[in-house]
Amino acid sequence: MDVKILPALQDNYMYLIVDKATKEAAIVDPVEPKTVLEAVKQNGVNLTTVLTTHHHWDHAGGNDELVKLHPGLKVYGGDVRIGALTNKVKHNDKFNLGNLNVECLFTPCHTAGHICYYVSTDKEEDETAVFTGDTLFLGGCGRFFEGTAEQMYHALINVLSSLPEDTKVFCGHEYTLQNLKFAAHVEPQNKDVEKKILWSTERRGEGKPTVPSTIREEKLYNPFMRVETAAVKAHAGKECAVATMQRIRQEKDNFKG
Ligand code: GBP
Ligand code: ZN
Repeated sequence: MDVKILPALQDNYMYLIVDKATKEAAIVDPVEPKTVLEAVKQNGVNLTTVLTTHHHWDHAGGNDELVKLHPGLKVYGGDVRIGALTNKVKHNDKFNLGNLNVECLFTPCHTAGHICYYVSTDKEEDETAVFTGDTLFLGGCGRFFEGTAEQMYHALINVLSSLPEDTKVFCGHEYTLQNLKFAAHVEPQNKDVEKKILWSTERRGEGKPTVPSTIREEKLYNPFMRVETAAVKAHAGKECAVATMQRIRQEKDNFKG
């Protein structure tokens, strides 16, 4: 599989996923349809599919126009508030993109209908990727607009942490440096946080994206993926991981780096 990273708006990412064998392609959260169609042309791919992570305008707001400009697209999503939706999906729904397998992971909390998309092939040794929208960011997670700490715990610890460790993480926004500043506040002794800050500062300085990371990496430096660790629980002053999730999200909501 090939993933082209397409920056959009201020700090959003759209992703063009290509099955190299068939040239069939999907676009994740096409908020800027013209940018998408240029990339489709430039890469000579056959765009058939839209994968929408959630209904917020900076993710789903381009769907109607894209379908107008490129009729016949299948538009997947987990929420009826998503424009031009043709295929409403639920947890564990599966479909194909050429030879790629796409699996829908229901991760409500940031919004009530949020879906992450896990992409793999039938070959065990091939790389895998997950498109996490505003559920999991590099070094952070989305605000709890329509859900609870229990739900985000389930999404991050039960669902996304169970994916193969090498799975690449492609998220909805470039928030990495802000997130890692908060991570360093939560865990001042965490060397992996420190290292990722240095690396991300360099990347951003070169004008390059910090995505993708991997599930393995997120478990090392992302405090919201680490609510079961003693250090993060101690920072929150809680023994329970869900209460820790609740507490650090509340703290991040008001955090001024
Ligand atoms: C920043 O730039 O510093 N932390 C951000 C603030 C996702 S976009 C902006 C912000 O709150 N972003 C949202 C978020 O979840 N951030 C994680 C965090 O702050 O830790 N959005 O555009 C947001 O979802 C939106 C759109 C929200 C429509 C509500 C509606 Br309705
Ligand atoms: Zn959002």
